[in-house]
Amino acid sequence: MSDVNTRTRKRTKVEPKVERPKLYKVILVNDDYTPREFVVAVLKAVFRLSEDQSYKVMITAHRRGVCVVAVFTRDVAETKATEATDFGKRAGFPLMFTTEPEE
Ligand code: TYC
Repeated sequence: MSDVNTRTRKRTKVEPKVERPKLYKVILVNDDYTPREFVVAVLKAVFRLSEDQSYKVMITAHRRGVCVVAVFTRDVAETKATEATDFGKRAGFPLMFTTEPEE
């Protein structure tokens, strides 16, 4: 009878509180220098998008300025955005990925 539940007279019902983690968008930003094929290759490698999906995301950012790549928990979004931006940096391109919390 050492368990707290068996010793306590009144017991308030315990509701398990599980909150959905806030999600973050990874956003691809257009620039004038990074080659289209390079952007597509990075999207495929880092975000595991197909050739088709990668092309659509790249061309949307190219035409509109930005495009949402995918949505993740905060850590994953930041890690992937940094990794993808570093790919460009190492190749000498100003390719940029940012993150932003979902509403
Ligand atoms: N605008 C680049 C070009 O014409 C291609 C590009 C697309 C670069 C999307 C970045 O996020 C980007 N070579």
